[in-house]
Amino acid sequence: MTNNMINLNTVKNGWFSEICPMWPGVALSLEIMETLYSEKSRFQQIDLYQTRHHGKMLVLDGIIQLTEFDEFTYQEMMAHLPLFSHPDPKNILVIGGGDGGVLREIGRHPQVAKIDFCEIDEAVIAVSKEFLPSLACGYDDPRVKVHIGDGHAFVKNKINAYDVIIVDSSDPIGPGEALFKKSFYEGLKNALKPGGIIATQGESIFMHQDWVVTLAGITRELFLVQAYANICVPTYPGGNIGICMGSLGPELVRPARQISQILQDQLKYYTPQIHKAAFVLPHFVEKLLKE
Ligand code: SPD
Repeated sequence: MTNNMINLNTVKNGWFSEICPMWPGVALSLEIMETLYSEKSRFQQIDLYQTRHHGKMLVLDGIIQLTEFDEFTYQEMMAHLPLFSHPDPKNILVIGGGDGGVLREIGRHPQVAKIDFCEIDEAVIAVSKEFLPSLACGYDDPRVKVHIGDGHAFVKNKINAYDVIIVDSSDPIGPGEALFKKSFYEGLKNALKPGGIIATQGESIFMHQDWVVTLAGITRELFLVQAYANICVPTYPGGNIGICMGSLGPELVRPARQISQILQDQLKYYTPQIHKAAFVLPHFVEKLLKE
């Protein structure tokens, strides 16, 4: 699927509607107070809106990436599920997620020594730094090193380098497409240190079952341990999104370490209990993933 299939004329009568062939026949609409930014970068259309009830909203190629209202659910789980599954995460790689929200969450872990961050579209970083400071504060962490470029190419050159790799991709349309291929996952595996863990954006159990099955199949084939977590994100298609995880050793469905009270007090979604609960899937998904 290419990004010229997306309907980009998405604001009508003051309402933004997310219309996309990946979720045919349904669209989430949010009331818009103001368009704060609207430009085409080298890679995609970038829009930043002030919504009536959901704070600012970042939209890439017509698809909602985050709203200030509910972004914490996704960013916290993308970061803390893999980091708490690993007994001693020190070297981290994040691919995609130019808004900086996942970096912000990783930065809460004091034992992390180094965070490499690879994003294809520099313009998303610039827009986030200007309009989304509560997420882009992730870049202020001195452990973060930013690399602008293609994530697929970046991991190909890395062997035995990271304890945890997080892929905060957009959907498999446009620039995010390369991050849903088996060859990319092979690169992720080679880039991990022994006992390393990956966590990737795993689409929706309601809206994208083909992708969920494909991603779970790839990780099952390549990794020693595989698991799929489901989380609530009210402004994503279906109101939910998955995190597809693979591990070269540690189990994933229970935290390997205790959370400090200081860190727990900073979070709104992640707890050790929700870590375990996120991997308990509805029966139809259990069946899908067994097939
Ligand atoms: N359907 C939208 C999926 C977007 C996932 N990435 C969002 C980036 C937030 N850091």
